[in-house]
Amino acid sequence: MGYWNEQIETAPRSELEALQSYRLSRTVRRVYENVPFYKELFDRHGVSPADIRTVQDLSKLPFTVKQDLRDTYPYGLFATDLENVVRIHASSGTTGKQTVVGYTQNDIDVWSECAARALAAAGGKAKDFVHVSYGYGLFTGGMGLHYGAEKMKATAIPASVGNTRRQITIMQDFGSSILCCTPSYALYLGESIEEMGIDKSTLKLKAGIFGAEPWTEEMRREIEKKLGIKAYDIYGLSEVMGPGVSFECECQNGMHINEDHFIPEIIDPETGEVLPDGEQGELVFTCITKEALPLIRYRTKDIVRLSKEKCACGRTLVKMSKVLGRSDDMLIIRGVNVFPSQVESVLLDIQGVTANYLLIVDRVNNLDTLEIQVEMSPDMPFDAVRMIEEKESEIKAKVDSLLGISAKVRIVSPKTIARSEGKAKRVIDNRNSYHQTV
Ligand code: DLL
Repeated sequence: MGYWNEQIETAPRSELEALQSYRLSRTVRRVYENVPFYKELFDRHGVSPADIRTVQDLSKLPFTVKQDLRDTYPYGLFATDLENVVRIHASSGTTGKQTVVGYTQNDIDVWSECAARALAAAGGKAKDFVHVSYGYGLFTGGMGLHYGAEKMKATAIPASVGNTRRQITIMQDFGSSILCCTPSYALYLGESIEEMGIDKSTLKLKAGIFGAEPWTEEMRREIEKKLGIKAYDIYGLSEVMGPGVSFECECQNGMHINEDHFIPEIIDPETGEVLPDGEQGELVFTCITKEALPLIRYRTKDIVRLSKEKCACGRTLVKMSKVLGRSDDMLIIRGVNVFPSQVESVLLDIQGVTANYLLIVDRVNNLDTLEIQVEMSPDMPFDAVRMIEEKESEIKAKVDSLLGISAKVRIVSPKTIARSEGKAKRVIDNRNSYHQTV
């Protein structure tokens, strides 16, 4: 199906690598000269920009991690004057502090192009109505797909999240033809359409672009059946750009990485050693065109496999598998990234409860749910039902406002949560195959 940028998407590997090498060496020099963090980091590892001439030199460079963004919060890794930054987004961090990412106008243009490639690969054309039900705001999902739709001169419908009935009415009345949201919400929309007694064939929907959380092939089939569409995966992370770092083509068996902008590597998450093509490991990205925040060898913590095998769609861009798991404890609940330690820091701030807690994640009617169980302090009057209810509401409100996620909170009696002899077990994830497997 449609390429957005045929020349790049089908470029011979040698040409692509030459372009990557040129862009890589230029970026490495720029960050070394403009960002004290990188100068210090490269000096410490005994590597200089002159050592980086081709993509083969990439492994000489040190890695960067999310903690580096936190340590230099908010703008310490930006490689350009703040005057040139036209947009910022943010994503969650383990301490409750967000990590901030920035974009110059050129970065936004590149991002829009990457999102347009994803839309085109899903059959998107200028005549389409692109219904964007990812969140608009600091999260990159909404605006990322929105700008991609406008770039291809399609009509963007910024429906954003929530109010499912209204979303469905918008689909009916405005003629939405491509739906963009998390896969779990897509399924929920499908069920709601059935419940409302709407015949799906009266809708104009033909395709969906779903990502921001892991999903399975079974889920794809269910979404396709319920909504009567083709469902495509899209991957990205805010630190690297947002949605559109990679996207699925009509073959629906892996996501093509926009390699002219991001060089992927797979490493052993324990040793940091680069693994050969086809092996499963942690995905690492180097941004080679970003101006505001060009991260070098950024460890995503996502476990995937890469394949350079020829794709039947004609694209030569390397393909990554679905995300097979994470190498850290990050949970993705309704598309929101949640670290158990974030919940813990909320609980530690609340009088009357202890730090013994358990997060129970589940999927009910295809929507993720989070229940937080926390033990009350032994000195809290056990029969003070009203007081307990008030505390539960207080915790719920704090979690809601800090993490942007609605949780059920249950305060339980002291010593009822099982203690572990080793690492505390903080999470029970009942979403079976959908949950983090690593
Ligand atoms: O989730 C960007 C995005 C928005 C991607 C909309 C796709 C669609 P963050 O909030 O920074 O950015 O979260 C990034 O989400 O490291 C993965 O663990 C996970 N993730 C993103 N896309 C997928 C996907 C956005 N298609 C983190 N499948 C990443 C599985 C995904 N996991």
